[in-house]
Amino acid sequence: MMVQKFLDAVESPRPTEIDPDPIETAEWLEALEGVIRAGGKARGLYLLGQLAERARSLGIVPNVQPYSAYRNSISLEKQGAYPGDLALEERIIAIHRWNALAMVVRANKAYGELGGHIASYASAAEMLEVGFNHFFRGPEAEGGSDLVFFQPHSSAPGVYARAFLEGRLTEEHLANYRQEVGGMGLCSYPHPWLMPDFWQFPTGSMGIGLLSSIYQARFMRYLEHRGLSDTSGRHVWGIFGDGEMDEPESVAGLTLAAREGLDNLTWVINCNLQRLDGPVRGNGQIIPELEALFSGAGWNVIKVLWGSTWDGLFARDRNNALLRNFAATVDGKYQTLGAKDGAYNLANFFHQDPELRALVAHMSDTEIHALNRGGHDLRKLHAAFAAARAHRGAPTVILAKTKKGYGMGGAGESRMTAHQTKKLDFDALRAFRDRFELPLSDDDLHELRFHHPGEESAEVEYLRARRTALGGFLPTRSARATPLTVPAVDGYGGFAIAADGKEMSTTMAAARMFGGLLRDKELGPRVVPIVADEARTFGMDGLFRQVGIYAPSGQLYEPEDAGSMLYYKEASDGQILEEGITEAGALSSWVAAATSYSTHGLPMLPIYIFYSMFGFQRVGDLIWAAADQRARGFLFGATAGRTTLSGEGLQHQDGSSHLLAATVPNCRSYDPAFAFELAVIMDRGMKVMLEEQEDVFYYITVYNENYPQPSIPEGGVEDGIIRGLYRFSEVSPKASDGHVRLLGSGALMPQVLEAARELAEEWNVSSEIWSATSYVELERDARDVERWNRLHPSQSRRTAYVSESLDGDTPIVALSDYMRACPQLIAAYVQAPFTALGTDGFGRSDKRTSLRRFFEVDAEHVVLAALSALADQGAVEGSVLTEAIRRYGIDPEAPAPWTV
Ligand SMILES: Cc1ncc(C[n+]2csc(CCOP(=O)(O)OP(=O)(O)O)c2C)c(N)n1
Repeated sequence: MMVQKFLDAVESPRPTEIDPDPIETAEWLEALEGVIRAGGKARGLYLLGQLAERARSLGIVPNVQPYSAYRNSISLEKQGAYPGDLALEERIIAIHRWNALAMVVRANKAYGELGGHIASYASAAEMLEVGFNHFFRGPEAEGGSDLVFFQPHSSAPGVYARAFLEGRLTEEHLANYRQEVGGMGLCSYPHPWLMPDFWQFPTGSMGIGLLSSIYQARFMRYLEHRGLSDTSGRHVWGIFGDGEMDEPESVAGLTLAAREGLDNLTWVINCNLQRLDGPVRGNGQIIPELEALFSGAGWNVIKVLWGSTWDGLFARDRNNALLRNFAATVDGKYQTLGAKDGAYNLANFFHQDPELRALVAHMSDTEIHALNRGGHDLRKLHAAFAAARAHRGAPTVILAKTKKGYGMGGAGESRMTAHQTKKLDFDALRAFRDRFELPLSDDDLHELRFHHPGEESAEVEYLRARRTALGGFLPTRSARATPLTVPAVDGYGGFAIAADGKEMSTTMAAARMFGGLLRDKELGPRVVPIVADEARTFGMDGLFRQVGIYAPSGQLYEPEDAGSMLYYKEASDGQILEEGITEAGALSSWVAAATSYSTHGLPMLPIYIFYSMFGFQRVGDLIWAAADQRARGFLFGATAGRTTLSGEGLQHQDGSSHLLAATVPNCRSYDPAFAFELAVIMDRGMKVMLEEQEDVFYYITVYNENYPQPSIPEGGVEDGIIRGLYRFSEVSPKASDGHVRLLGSGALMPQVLEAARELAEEWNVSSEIWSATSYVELERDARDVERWNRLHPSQSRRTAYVSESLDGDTPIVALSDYMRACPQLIAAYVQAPFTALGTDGFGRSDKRTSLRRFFEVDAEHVVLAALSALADQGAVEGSVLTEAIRRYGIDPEAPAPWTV
């Protein structure tokens, strides 16, 4: 690295400094060339290394910049010939530009509020087209398809425009851009949920596409190393934005990608120097900043800054005047220069330095204006893509300098407001047409007619032939995958089904079930256990030895615990993805595995287990994207509950994840109390996802409290467990003063059981005990029924499962280790008085008993709530409540837990 930095510094003297002794410099450079001629490249490098070392020890290179000069990484000599028909490709791009623009302008003219972007695609058109015509391999390609991540707003209009010429979308589709309701519409951004045959990867939320693409590339290697799929010929590409690079997710996986040598991954960062509001780095330079970031992380960096029209100038610029002035130009100024004409550029850039003035003395304003940026030059881009594809040992990033709104002229080119431009007046449209020599009449412009050059046209034939050669159209999403057979639950979950009072936590039960599933001959190899440095926390360290931790280079050291039975085993075919402390990374791995049925035609069963508080709350947007991508798999929120995870405190104790899970339409979430419930849910979940192939995923919370686990009750409770509620037992005193229904979930169920006993023995009240495994599922069913009844007034009424189960006016007390809003999800659907007890407020460190008293969710508070409800009904005397408060030492003046 040091040598490389030094080489870069040597190769490009500080461009801002003028060489005080050019003769001496020339001697040194000649000496170096002589050494390389005589002794070869290796000798040259060795000498430079020695020089770098010496320079460092002399203290003269304390601050070598980790970036190179502001010019293309690939020299003209190494550029190679362009393998396509340049003129034809330019014409095709011009048509895409027009159709993409017309689509957005039409939608906004007609409806005003539909949004859409023109300027971003205008800057990305060439890079997309080079990819489509020469690199992105389609589904029928030998060795399999590439995976392409498209930046949402900059790619979608262009990708639709292209699909129109490809014959995959019709004019009607384009006319319905951003009008999805009612069919034939096109979604704003890549959403597999909305266009399941088309888009593969959701990227609408900035940053997610970048992180996801790294973990997809990594997962392809995982499949390869584990002998499950030959992914060696496949590549992951991503087109992203320079502004987008500021998202933490964008940079979160950089070192992993380099560490694991993911040379099957290339990112193209569209450096148009602007984001939505203004410049990305107005007072600095984003390109060197990104170069430093990526090269520091170990990526191969290729810069494509200047187009072919600059080649001649660079060739004649012996003294690096261009580089010197580029280095001194901040991006805010580049933007202004980009927005102005040749005369302005001459006056404000070239004439600021006598050497530059001389360099361009022969050029007219028009020629200066035609000096293009590298990201709009097909030849430069192609050379960069080819070099990236050929690079071995590290992922590549191509930093392509472009202009936002390229070709939009006064209507948007490099303008501060370019991002938001959605309407163009007639003059701007005419200028656009003329600029790109589009065969459109004034009438076509007025009407914003989409342009199709005809099925037999050279453009369409060329573009289709290129796709045929590359293996078919992209993006294309497939859901074809052979179902996997789910093993009988008695095998991996038998211990839980017949637990017979044995004490254990649901986390322990889950870990044991995972072990059992991994041992299954057919399904076992498809299970992908994922942890973010918490396997030991959840008692899963036994799996380290059982199936090994995936490490592409194997284990290069003898583990400290080599002598132990359960030693820390890393292996190139290891099965566990031990991600380290990155929930975002772990979730992205989970997505890669959970969508493998589609991306690779190979269904997998990912099981990611994590601190429940660091799931939906921490990486909720990634989960939302996973849902969009139709992920199938298990998410296990462990150490669940706000009072069960004793000790850890405010940041760790989770009282909200079930509410957040409820917001994801295809996430089925469960809060089981007993190990047998967990077994039933897992069994059903696997059948739904792997056999029936429904696009749903499961979120299940498990707790770390040990308590006696009963066997599954007789009488078929499985259906109730899945629907979210079933009657677990009943406690009936001989002479009953009242009757209540107690609902419990998760690790608070023992509190409910204790309350029922206390109510019977001390207060002569009988209770039914119901296990509420999922308030969310109950509410969904009830919501469906309510809607159906409203819309079908003339038909006989339907009854929701929860209303039917909890019919009558027996008071209900529902206890949850989650916020009251969880049980309250069902309150509107029952007639009886409903009291929800939950854990609203900030958690804090203490033991379980103290926390449960503080949050008023212990057995005593359940008893009080039940008696209170009975008193309201007149079933017990009011004085009983005072007595209960006294007897249980409840402080009526204690502050509400959510206020402190
Ligand atoms: C997480 C998130 N925040 C904000 C947005 C809204 N947004 C869409 S595009 C954009 C600007 C993108 O800038 P850049 O990455 O530089 O791409 P450009 O449009 O300039 O090509 C913003 C802020 C979003 N889509 N996702």
